[in-house]
Amino acid sequence: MGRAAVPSGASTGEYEAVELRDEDADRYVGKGVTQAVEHVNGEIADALEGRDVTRQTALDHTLIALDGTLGGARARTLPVPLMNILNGGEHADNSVDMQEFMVVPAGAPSFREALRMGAEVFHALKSVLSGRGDSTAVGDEGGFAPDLRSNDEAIEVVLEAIERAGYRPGADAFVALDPAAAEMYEPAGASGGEGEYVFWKSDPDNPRSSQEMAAFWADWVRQYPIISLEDALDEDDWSGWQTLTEEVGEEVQLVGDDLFVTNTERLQRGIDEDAGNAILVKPNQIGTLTETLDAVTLARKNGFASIISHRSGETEDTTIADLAVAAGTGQIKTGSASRSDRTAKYNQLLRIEEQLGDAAVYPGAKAFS
Ligand code: 2PG
Ligand code: MG
Repeated sequence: MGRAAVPSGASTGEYEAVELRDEDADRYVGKGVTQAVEHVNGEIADALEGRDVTRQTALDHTLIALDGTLGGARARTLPVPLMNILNGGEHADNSVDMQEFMVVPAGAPSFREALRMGAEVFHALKSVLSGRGDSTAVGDEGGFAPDLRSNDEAIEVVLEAIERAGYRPGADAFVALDPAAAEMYEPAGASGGEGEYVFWKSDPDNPRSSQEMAAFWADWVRQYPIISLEDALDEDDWSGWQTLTEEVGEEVQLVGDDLFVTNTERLQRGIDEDAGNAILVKPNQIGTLTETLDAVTLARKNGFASIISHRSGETEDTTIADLAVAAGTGQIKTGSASRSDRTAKYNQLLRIEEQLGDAAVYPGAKAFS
């Protein structure tokens, strides 16, 4: 018997696999899934019942035909965790525009020591925030969600927390960001012009052009110990992505989440056009395990890193922890050191590391593009 649950996102990419909701306002405020359950119990069950459950690819191809195998016997690489300890954007009702400020304990010697470092930084951040009189309530992914004056202040408190926990920013622990820029982007209107980026919470009156936004990020990458930058530009702003990749692609990991949506066609475009150098991998963005692994394989063949990722609306399911080790991606993004939907994945990784014993490998900063 097997059991799994599927997460859901708030800042979803426009090109993701469709999530079928009932849209019946009288049930679960429109988010009910009775139709999806009917499909699973009807048409999908008819096609899959009696089939060999160990034949994952054949099963996934059947699913694809209706509307993708984990290797891993020798898998031993634990992922570096990108831990989202300060939440903003669509993931928190606060004044911070950028969605995720993550601590990345890449300087640790093992996964369990990395997790300890991340947890210590998380608690140090709590004391930094309460010392300033800021809220220590948490957002969707278990990171703190204080009202701060600016995005600069958000990264500064994270750096202060790393130091207060006794670690060196840029050596022991780094910062990763996911501003989820698609949520900030206002496309060109019918009358033409160019799309603009708006810091909708902190500075709505000063929109930035794509080139200005790329320059903003290049400046941050040079100013702060940022090891990974995700969705720094909109999912349709391919030329902005090219500019940023040309500018700082050698210095920092540039991750496409809403840009690539775990889709090999969109990833191939990024590879061909030098837009980004890494892909965020969310199984439910594309729909099947086989397509998910295809994205990791295509990335690897082309020197792009892969990060297995949770969703903001997570469940207690821990499949992505196993997937990160099985696919050997060397990186996982699965939230803060709080909320059991996030810590469940870290606990599973601790169990995997324990099971691997001396064979376990922690790649540290080598895992980053
Ligand atoms: C993201 C994710 C997960 P969501 O943007 O990377 O952190 O958010 O699940 O809301 O798309
Ligand atoms: Mg993202």
